[in-house]
Amino acid sequence: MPTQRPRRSKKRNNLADILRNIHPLTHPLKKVLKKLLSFKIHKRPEIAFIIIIILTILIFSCLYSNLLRGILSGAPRPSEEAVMESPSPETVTEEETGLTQEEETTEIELDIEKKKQDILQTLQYRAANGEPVFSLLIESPPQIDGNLDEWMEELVPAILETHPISQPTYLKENYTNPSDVSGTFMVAYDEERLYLAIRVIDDVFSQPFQGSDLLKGDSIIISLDTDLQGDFYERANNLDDYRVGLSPGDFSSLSPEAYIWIPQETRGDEISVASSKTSNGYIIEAAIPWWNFQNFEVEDGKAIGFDISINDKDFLEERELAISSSPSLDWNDPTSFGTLVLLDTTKISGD
Ligand SMILES: [Ca+2]
Ligand SMILES: [Ca+2]
Ligand SMILES: [Ca+2]
Ligand SMILES: [Ca+2]
Repeated sequence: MPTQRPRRSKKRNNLADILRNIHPLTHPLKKVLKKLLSFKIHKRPEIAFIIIIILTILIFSCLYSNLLRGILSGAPRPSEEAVMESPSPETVTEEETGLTQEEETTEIELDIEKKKQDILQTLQYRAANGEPVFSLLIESPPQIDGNLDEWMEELVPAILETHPISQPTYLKENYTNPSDVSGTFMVAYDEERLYLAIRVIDDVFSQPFQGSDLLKGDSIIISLDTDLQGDFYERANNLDDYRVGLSPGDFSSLSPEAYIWIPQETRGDEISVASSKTSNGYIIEAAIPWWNFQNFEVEDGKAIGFDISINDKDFLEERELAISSSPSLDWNDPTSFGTLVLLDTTKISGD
């Protein structure tokens, strides 16, 4: 036993030296440490554990109160400095533009609307043939499969509008009401193709025809004057005018197909067509390559003569009537077509 005493007293002396050198501000800590040293810790480990916890809390409290003083005195914490140096993108957007997300969306819509109006002022078009329809440039093409989900969500650079097909134009005396036949369409484009999504409401589906006869059954006819400004007053179809038929098929043995009558009769094999049956009619989705139209160049702000008509056959042997997007459509007169304008919403003036 006597051999242990000098070692213990030496240890205590060293600790006492350390305590003497501790800053006077930490005086209360000295007391705690002294108590600790006089206490037989090795016999009460649980007490030692509690003391260590208390000390840890005290040390962190000191550190935190220093941070708090710093904050109150206006000095930024290191993390705050980092945030100030590299603000988040949202902060930049809002700080730079002074606009919220919603306000920015409205701003974009207003810009698009202004661009539409600016384009219309430079164009010749016939307002009497219906409001011009804008076809928006899309980044990725829709899948031509008869399902229009992507038109509602993924295609949008801006919201794609839905336009009515509702004007009885051919054998209109047979027209009764919108549940007999009516429809809506959406249209979009890219450098390669014109894309169409058409929803038809039709009480009785009947399409036993194909090829050049497809227009005698339930089907769609697209009319285009691809050089509207060039022959604005030309009342007869010529080489820049097109009549394209789209058949949904019959949902059993006949497949969806396209056929071209004007300017030259030919099967529309380069046109992609898909259809699906709905509870009250059918859907047609189609992609028409621009290269079908001779000398046609895709251009932001370009206007073409345009109509979509729906042929309806219910109980008679052939189509009973047609309704159109243009109010007074005559397929043989391009000056009766409505107007379609190509619009690139990524190019807004002022950008
Ligand atoms: Ca689709
Ligand atoms: Ca019908
Ligand atoms: Ca023409
Ligand atoms: Ca029908």
